[in-house]
Parts: sequence; C-alpha cells; structure tokens
Amino acid sequence: MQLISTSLDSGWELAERLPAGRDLFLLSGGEKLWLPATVPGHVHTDLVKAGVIADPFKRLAEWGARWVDESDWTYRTSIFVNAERLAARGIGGRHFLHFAGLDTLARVFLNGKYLGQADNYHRAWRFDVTEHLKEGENELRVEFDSALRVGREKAAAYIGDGSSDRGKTTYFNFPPRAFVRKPQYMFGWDWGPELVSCGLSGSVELLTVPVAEILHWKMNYTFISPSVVDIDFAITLRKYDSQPLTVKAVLFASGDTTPSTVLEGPPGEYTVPLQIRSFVTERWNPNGVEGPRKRHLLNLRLLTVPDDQGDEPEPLHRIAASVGFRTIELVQERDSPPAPAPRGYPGGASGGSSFQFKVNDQPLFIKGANWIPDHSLPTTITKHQLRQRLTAARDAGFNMLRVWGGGLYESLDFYSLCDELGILVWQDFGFACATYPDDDPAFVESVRAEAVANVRRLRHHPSLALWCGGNENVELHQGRWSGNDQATKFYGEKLILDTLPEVLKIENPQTPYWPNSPYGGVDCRDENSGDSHYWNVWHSKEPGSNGDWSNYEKCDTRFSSEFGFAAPAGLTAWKHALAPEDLTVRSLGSRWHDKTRKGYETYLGFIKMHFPEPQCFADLVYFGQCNQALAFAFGIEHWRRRKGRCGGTLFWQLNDCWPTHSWAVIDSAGEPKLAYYAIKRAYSPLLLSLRRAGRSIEAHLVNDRHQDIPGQLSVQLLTFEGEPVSLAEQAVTAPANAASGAQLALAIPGFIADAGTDVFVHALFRPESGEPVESFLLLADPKDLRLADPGFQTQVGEHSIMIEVQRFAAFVTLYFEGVSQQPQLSDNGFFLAPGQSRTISVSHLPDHQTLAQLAPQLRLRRL
Ligand code: BMA
Repeated sequence: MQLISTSLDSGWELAERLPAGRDLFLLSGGEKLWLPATVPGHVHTDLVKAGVIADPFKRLAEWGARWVDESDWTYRTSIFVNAERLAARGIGGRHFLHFAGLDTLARVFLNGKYLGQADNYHRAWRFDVTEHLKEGENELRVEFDSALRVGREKAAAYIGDGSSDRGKTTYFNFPPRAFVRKPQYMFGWDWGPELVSCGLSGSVELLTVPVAEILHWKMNYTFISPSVVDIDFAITLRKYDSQPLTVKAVLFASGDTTPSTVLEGPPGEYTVPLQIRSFVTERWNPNGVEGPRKRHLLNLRLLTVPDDQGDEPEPLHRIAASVGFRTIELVQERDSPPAPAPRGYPGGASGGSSFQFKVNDQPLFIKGANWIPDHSLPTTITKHQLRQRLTAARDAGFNMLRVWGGGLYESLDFYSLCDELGILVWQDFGFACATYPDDDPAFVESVRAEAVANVRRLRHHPSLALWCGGNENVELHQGRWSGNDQATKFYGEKLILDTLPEVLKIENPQTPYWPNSPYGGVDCRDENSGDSHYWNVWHSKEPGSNGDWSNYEKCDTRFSSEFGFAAPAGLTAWKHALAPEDLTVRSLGSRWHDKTRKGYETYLGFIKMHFPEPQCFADLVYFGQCNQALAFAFGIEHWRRRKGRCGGTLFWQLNDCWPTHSWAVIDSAGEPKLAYYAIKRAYSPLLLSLRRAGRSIEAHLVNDRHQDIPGQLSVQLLTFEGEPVSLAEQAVTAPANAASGAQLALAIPGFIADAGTDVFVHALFRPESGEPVESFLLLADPKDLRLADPGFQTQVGEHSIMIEVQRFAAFVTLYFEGVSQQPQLSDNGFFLAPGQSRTISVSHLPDHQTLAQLAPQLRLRRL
C-alpha cells in the first residue's frame, strides 16, 4: 500500500473573474471565455499565448498589461477518479490535493465545496479531500484575488488616517507588496517590470497516502576527525494506521551502515531518530578550493516490516536527496578599536569585527554576486537556464551567490546545481526594501510557516552557507534613504530578531544567521563591522561621487555584499525586446527598459564621464559595457587588496529578469556583458592588481591559494607603439591566502602624470612555476586616449580565434554579426600590448554552424 501521486498539471483553463454586470467579454451566445492555462504557470504567459496581451517584455507592452494585475482570475480543471483509486487509501489513509505553489491569494474549491485558502507564494499547500473526492469527474477550481488590489487595501487599512507611527509612509514604508507574501520584485523593481501576476506557480498532485508518509527530515553531523563524521537523522512521519513500520536511512557509499528502526504505535505524527557512526567521507569543498566536492546520495524509506525471507519490499514512501559534508562558520571576531558612531547616528560607539567565512576550517575570501530571479515570471525558469547562469558563475571563479530577499527561495534545481558547482549560497529570507506589518499576528504566522517550509527544504544542501533576515530593512528603518521619515518603531524587527531566529533554532541551528543585509554595528552602514551595501557611486547624490567608480576606494568595509554599476544589455537581448526603430540612443523603448531611477540623461552622463558620447545604439551598448567593466574591476580589486580586513565581495548583480539596462553582468538573453569577463579576471585566484597612487603606480598581488607563490614582477610604462618609457622589476613572493600590499611601485614621469593620453601600464608576474599573470592600467580617461589603429591580425581555428596586434588595443571585443545568439567566448573586452596575441576559445556556436562557417560574420571592436 504505497503512496500514490498523480500529476494534475494538465487540462487547466483560466478566466477573468469580473463582478456581475461587468462581464462583457463573453462569447457569442453568452458563454464565458475560458482560455487554456499552463500549470505551473502565470496568467500573463497564457494571455500572451492566447493573443490577449502582447509579450510584456517587448517594447512598451508592460504598460498595456497593467489591467491584468487589477483583475481577479479563476483557474479550473476536471479530475477523473475511478473506484479503484478511491479505495486505494485503505482504511485509515487519506487523499490530498497538493499544490507545490500558489501565486498567491487563492481560495480552493472541489466540486463547489470550499477547501481552504492560501496567502503565501513561498510554500506548498495541501488540502485533505478524502471526504470530497467522488468517483468520476471532479471539478477543481482555484480563485485568485488581485494581489495588487488586496495589497493596496491592506496597506490603506493598516496605515489608517496616517496620524500614527504607521502613517510615516513613503515609497518604501508599507508599500502594497509588504502585505502580500509573494516575491517582492514582481511588484516592479529598479531592474524589473511590474508584472505582479497570479497562477498555479507549482505542480498540482492528487496524493493518496494509505499507510504512512515522510513529512520532513533533518540531518546533523559532527566531524570526529578530518574525514570521519557522526551523523544523526530525525525523520518526521505520519502514520495513518497501526501497522508497524520500518524506517531506514541508506547513505550510498556507506558500505553496510544503513540504520533502520521499527516503529509501532497508533496513527499520528512521529519523529524517529537514526544514527550513522564513524562514516568515512571526503569533504565538500567550494569552487576554487583545492580538494574534492564529494556528495552522497541519501535515501530515506518507510517499509512494511519485512517477511521471513528478509527481502526488502517496495517502500511505502521514499525520499531521495544528495548530501555533502563540510563545516561552515561566519567568524566575527572583535579586532579593532571602537569606531565613533558615524554621521550623528545615536547610540555611541561600535566596535570593529571581522566578517569572515571559514569553510572546512579555512578562511575563504568570498568572490561572487547577488542573484535575482532569472525571469520576471518565475515558473518559466528552466533548469537548463539555471545551469548556464551558474556555470558562468563557476567559470568566473565565484564561490558564493547571495539569493537576494526581494526574489525567490529558489527551486531545488538551483541549490542542487550550487552543490554540484561549488557555489555557496547566502540565502535571504523573502523581505526587501520595505517595512513589514510585524504587529499583525496573522502576517507573522504566515512568515513563520514560510520560513519553516524553506528551511526544511534547503537545510541539507552543502552549499547553504548563511541565512539572512532580508535586504535593507534595517537600513531603511535607520532613515538612511533620503526623504524617509523614520517611524519610532522598527516594523519588521520582530521578524528578523524573533520569528526567523526562533525557526532556525529548531530547524537549522548549524547554519549561521545574519539578521539583515547590510547589518552590524550601531549603524548598519558602519564599515568596521558587518556587511555593507556601498551605493555611493551609483545612487550617490553628491556631485563628485555620482557615477565616479573610483569612489569605491573610499569604502573600507569588512564585507562588501552589494555595490553595482549599470550598463545596457547586449544587442541580442535588445533585438528580442525592441523594434528596429527603437534601436536608437534615446528611444522610448530603450528608456522604458531603464528602471534604474537615475534619470536617463544622468545614466548617459555616467558613460560620457569616461567614454565618447554614444552616436548610435551599438555605441551605447559598447561604451556603457566598457564603463561597467572598469567600474566592477576597480571595486573588486580594491576589496581584494584589502583581503584580511575585508572578507569578500558580492557585487550587484549577476543576472537579469528581462531585457533591460541594469547592474547585471549576464543579460536576459544569457549573454555576458563585457564586465563579466573583467570580473572573471578580477576574481582569478592569483591577481596582479595595479593601482594609481598620485604620481606612482603600485603593483599588488592577491593570492587565494594556500601556498606562497614566489616569482618575478615587472611593471612597465609603454607608448601605444610599444616603446618603453620606464620599468620596475623585482623578485617578490605572493604570500599564501593573503593580499601582499604594494609589492612594487613605479614612478610616473612628470611629463606623463598630468596627461597620460599616449601611454599605458603593463605589469607581469611570472611565478617560478605555473602560468604568468598580467595586468593593464590606463593613465587617462578612455575617451582622451590618442589611440591608433592596432593593426589586428586574426586567425580562425576549429574552436578558437587568435588575435594579434601591432599597437596597443583597449577593450578588444569580438562578436558575430547577424547570428541569433552570440557563441560562448573564453574572454572578451580585453587589452593587448603591442605585439601581443591572444587565443580565445569559442563554443556553443549558434544555428548548428561551425566556426569556419561563421568566420565571415566575425567582427572586432576596440576603443
Ligand atoms: C540594492 C538592492 C536592490 C536594488 C539595487 C540597485 O540596494 O538591494 O534593492 O535593486 O540596490 O538599486
């Protein structure tokens, strides 16, 4: 009598639910209009498919789809159940409807009978239908209310007449989205459209559980020596009848250790402990760390007690998971004298402390980015797409992604890929840039259930490194956003300081918790402790800071969990989104797809600060992306040079959810912007970083490997023709897992220091063994350089392209004209010294072409 699960994902229809009398859109004869619905899916995708709305990603069509979010929608399907299935529940068993996701405010009916309601996107829902299911056809109906309207109504009721503390509303205090537990970004963000949407966001199943099922499970382990663990399982199950059960844990590769126990007793919920002692295993290590990334398959089974032959019967219920063993710590040691409370914030002084991740007892400098949902309508995200993004992250040397709180608790595919690729996950709970009604008990209980569900879902993943209470909620409350009138009470404090820690204490005490991002110190912007979001470049209003990325050097944070610089998506993404006539620098289409709230002219001004004025759309993309590449490399190199004091950088942001101008470095077409490659260089395990300090150039080495690397370092100033101006050279050692400080300084001759328009700096570090690393530095703004034609020579091989130059070339960019998608390149947007050549490997060629066939379409661009 095993658990039976039947998918109910097919046969769904949807219709707009209008108040009586307003339902004018009927078919001839007065029949209501039902459209085919995709499950899992969103109302918007089905409306596009049916031709009701235009694709909201195209041109200004987002605007035309606004009405969809003001409406209510009903979904329905018919379930056929035969007598055999009805009887399959046995005597004590039950039938359930299981919704892996409901987006979001829903009422569920079976055969007209109300089963219950849902109010939270971030969890699964289950309804007992044992008493309502009948033989033959059953009508299942789900009614969704407009999340936007309900959010607005709740906000208005909560705020009241505005005279109380709650009345201190701004754009961010108590927006409608703060009252609906659904991904906050769907209400619109400064990189995404407003597509609130609704729908069946997860698969639907009919479950029949005759005897017993596993509800959830927990695994805890301790290393008793470097490669031996003691493991404790706690398996929570429900029995529906009184027969005894065997509960078993099979950890593959564990030899004969498959502990089991027999559970007797009446129907009810039980938690069964099982232990594996002295389990020998290799560790799970993150990307970039030498050592294995071992994972084991775990199988939890419920069985009827075996017969005399001892053959294992088919399990009543089975759960499979992949697990790995590692230690993870977030070390916050007080290590510097107290810093005065900054900028008049009340509360005295705060001490300095580290913010250092340690994995398997080794300090790990965090290299990564913030992750947002990879599509505005999250059910459309495929595993293939996630694999592409996460592989790109791995290939760029990332060891962590922060799953930002305004997005999703991601799919299991996401975390499994992170386990596989060695990418640690900093997981925010689902709160961002708002104050939340934490004095409403129903709201708090909804949050608690959401937290329990997600912690149980994700806690066994070896990649899970940190739980964080949300994004910028404390910063908002502390009044650090301009024009924000502070409420006395911090609305949301209870969630991050009570509710979430209470859940974690029971469900996952092993994983570190950080109440918010940024957080730490008396003022969450304290740079002496905690993490920082440094937006003083992009969002700064101070003239001189505004848009000037060299200001990243002003931030001496212990951990840079956000900083970002925006640029246009690549041309492939724009060709999907815009019409040919929109492909101009100031078209409405381009401006609509800029949500950065900077003002479009300011945005263009940031580019013009360093690069020539874009004359056409291709210029806008190219110069914008070059500028972004410089900005990110500058910031990352700065904080990596501060390794030791600084524990890591997670730049804002890896990916996009639609075609747009944003801080992302991989656009919605999956194509890397030039900054992606600059970051890949800046995140290399051995970094040679050049820094201009007045009239001299410093060369720093940052070594993430665990051995000292001795070698020869040279820094050279050259003309664009390759004539040497000056040179410094020295034998140096890059110390193990540390930043070296300035190893070598080269004075800039006086006649160059003020102009620098005809020279560049090229540095090289040749380790005694292994590959050399190099670095370039410009001494003038790119727009002022007096560059000549570099004299490109190219040679196209089977899977690679070789490029050689006679003269210095900056931001050398390869692309193919007229292809549906750009192939994958190992590098792009790079610099070449006179006489230098570079071989770029090319893979994932579009349209089943060979590189030889594509060669005529190869184009090169440079500054
Ligand atoms: C940060 C994030 C996001 C935002 C980004 C760019 O503060 O947390 O809310 O999209 O800045 O403005």
